[in-house]
Amino acid sequence: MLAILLKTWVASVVLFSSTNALPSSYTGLPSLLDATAEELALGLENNHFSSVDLVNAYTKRILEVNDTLHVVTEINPDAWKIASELDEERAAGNSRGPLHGLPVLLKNNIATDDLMNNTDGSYALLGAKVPRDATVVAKLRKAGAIILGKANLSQWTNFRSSNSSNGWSSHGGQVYGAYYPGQDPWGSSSGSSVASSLGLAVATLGTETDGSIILPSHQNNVVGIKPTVGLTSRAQVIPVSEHLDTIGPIARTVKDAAYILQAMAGTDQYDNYTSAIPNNGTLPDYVAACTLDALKGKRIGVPRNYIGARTETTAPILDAFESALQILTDAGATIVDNTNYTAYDQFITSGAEIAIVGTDFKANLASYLSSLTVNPNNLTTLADIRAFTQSFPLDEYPDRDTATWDLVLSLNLTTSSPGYWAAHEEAQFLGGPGGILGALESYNLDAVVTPSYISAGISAIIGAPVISVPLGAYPEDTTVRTNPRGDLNLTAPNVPFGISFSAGLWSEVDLIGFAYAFEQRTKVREMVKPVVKPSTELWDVGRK
Ligand SMILES: *[C@@H]1O[C@H](CO)[C@@H](O)[C@H](O)[C@H]1NC(C)=O
Ligand SMILES: *[C@@H]1O[C@H](CO)[C@@H](O)[C@H](O)[C@H]1NC(C)=O
Ligand SMILES: *[C@@H]1O[C@H](CO)[C@@H](O)[C@H](O)[C@H]1NC(C)=O
Ligand SMILES: *[C@@H]1O[C@H](CO)[C@@H](O)[C@H](O)[C@H]1NC(C)=O
Ligand SMILES: *[C@@H]1O[C@H](CO)[C@@H](O)[C@H](O)[C@H]1NC(C)=O
Ligand SMILES: *[C@@H]1O[C@H](CO)[C@@H](O)[C@H](O)[C@H]1NC(C)=O
Ligand SMILES: *[C@@H]1O[C@H](CO)[C@@H](O)[C@H](O)[C@H]1NC(C)=O
Ligand SMILES: *[C@@H]1O[C@H](CO)[C@@H](O)[C@H](O)[C@H]1NC(C)=O
Ligand SMILES: *[C@@H]1O[C@H](CO)[C@@H](O)[C@H](O)[C@H]1NC(C)=O
Ligand SMILES: CC(=O)N[C@H]1CO[C@H](CO)[C@@H](O)[C@@H]1O
Repeated sequence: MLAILLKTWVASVVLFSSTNALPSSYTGLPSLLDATAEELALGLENNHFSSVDLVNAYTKRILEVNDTLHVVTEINPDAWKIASELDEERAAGNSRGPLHGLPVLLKNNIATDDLMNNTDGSYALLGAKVPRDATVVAKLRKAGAIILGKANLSQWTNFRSSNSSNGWSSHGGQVYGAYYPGQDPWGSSSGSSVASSLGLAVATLGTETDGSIILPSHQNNVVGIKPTVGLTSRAQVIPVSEHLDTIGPIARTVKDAAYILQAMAGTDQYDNYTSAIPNNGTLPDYVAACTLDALKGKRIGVPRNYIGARTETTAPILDAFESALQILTDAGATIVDNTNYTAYDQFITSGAEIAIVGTDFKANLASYLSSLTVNPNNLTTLADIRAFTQSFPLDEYPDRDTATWDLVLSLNLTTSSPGYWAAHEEAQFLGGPGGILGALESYNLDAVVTPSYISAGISAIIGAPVISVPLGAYPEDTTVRTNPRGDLNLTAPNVPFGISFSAGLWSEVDLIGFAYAFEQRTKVREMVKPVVKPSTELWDVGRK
């Protein structure tokens, strides 16, 4: 359906100029399924509605889909009080900036020092307390964002079991995508992606070790930015690996994601990886990077050997991808084909990533647990968490096994193990000279472009950024296929897919521009419609 639509429709597309002027059709009350941060900020500034109205509307929307999609695990009991304070600040003429009074949701591994729990989807951590907000949360609050609640996720960010399902956690239930009955939401930022897609907040935060922002964004018709490791602090976020983990925005538009990234990124005394941010920590202007001509004169590579084979399930995506290459060309870019990754064959069989992540997880998890000011079950090590999980009925062990933890514990690696630095060096080579960095340099590229289903891995092992933007959706005649566990519909008609731009470390400002220039020429998100969606709008909750 869309793969074909995209081809024919691009010729007639009308481009909107990016100004802050209200469109002539603006009634003051944008529909929340697609409302942008700028539209909501304008409505607040013009007193068409308040932040309390926004909190009322978004929480009603969350509860409307609670029983069907299990997207949000907790609503912040303080959200109304915070909204009301921010409304007063605004009325007194003090705006904190573009996010003032806008509600956001957090993935349930990003901690807050308030009444909400941070569980990674496990009862093991229910009731635990942290010494302070995660730094990304503190930065968002300072920018005026309202923390509305916690989004469900794949339990332990999908770093537990070989037989679980994307978006399932014992504490939050099974998240479903909204575009087909029983849709696999992908993960592990499942609830964050579905929530952004359905307009349950202005945007959400996700986390990624390898694919956890990009893949669910791709599968749920939203934009995901996976920042360079170190651009966003991981302090007080339940970790997998300090070498790969990063926190990023998931939003309905590239510009909304840019606004959130601008506010959450930056140096932090509690995460020394942030000291690597260039220019002594001064951030580029990610929002200003959103220009229609951002692709003009740029060289964009296509690493065909990384993209892989055409199969029945990849065919619709690859067709849409070929059309997208034409759109990039029309936008002024030069497409350089076959910018292959020279060490790709070694990459796909390499054990370097699990060696690094497995080493980090044991140490980084223990470090997070030791930071807790209240630890109700006294769990201090991975072995403790595993014992809890295996004996706690709602964790569905042994059906949902603990294979990942079993492996990590049996490897028994530390940073002083003989293979550790070798694995680190190997990863740097496979993603670097043998991977994306090598292709960027050899072909003098500004970025590479790939379907999003494949984009995460090569960038993950070197901590490099990726952005995914909606590209299309499966056509109506698609055969329904389930996930390996057999309890979710993974491929089905109307299930969305995305396209990704990737480049070297700290290249977010370029990638955001490329993604914006593509998004504005295609507006795919608006063409793919969810089959389940909440109906509450601002006009249903009253207005000032
Ligand atoms: C969400 O739905 C469940 C039932 O599936 C219900 O027990 C729970 O109270 C609901 N949550 C809220 C916040 O209403
Ligand atoms: C956090 O968990 C505790 C313990 O189950 C519960 O009493 C509390 O209501 C939860 N907080 C929120 C905001 O749901
Ligand atoms: C998957 O889709 C089929 C229809 O194709 C439907 O019968 C089934 O209930 C769906 N699965 C789930 C988990 O809802
Ligand atoms: C960063 O902090 C970690 C743990 O606090 C420490 O082990 C590491 O040496 C530090 N790295 C740098 C570059 O300061
Ligand atoms: C870098 O930033 C720090 C803190 O913001 C400041 O104290 C320092 O002077 C800056 N260094 C340079 C070289 O600008
Ligand atoms: C790049 O990879 C593709 C797909 O594997 C292959 O067909 C092509 O020949 C390769 N091109 C170069 C220049 O290596
Ligand atoms: C945790 O440890 C504390 C102090 O040793 C003890 O009082 C408490 O009963 C323990 N809680 C659990 C659930 O084991
Ligand atoms: C995986 O889960 C499925 C669905 O519950 C179950 O049928 C199967 O036995 C499980 N496999 C293993 C190896 O536990
Ligand atoms: C793990 O390795 C350490 C030494 O590095 C050793 O003391 C310990 O017994 C090992 N544990 C297991 C379960 O093999
Ligand atoms: C806030 C909320 O709706 N939480 C629900 C999430 O899903 C689980 C499992 O279905 C429910 O028990 C929670 O009440």
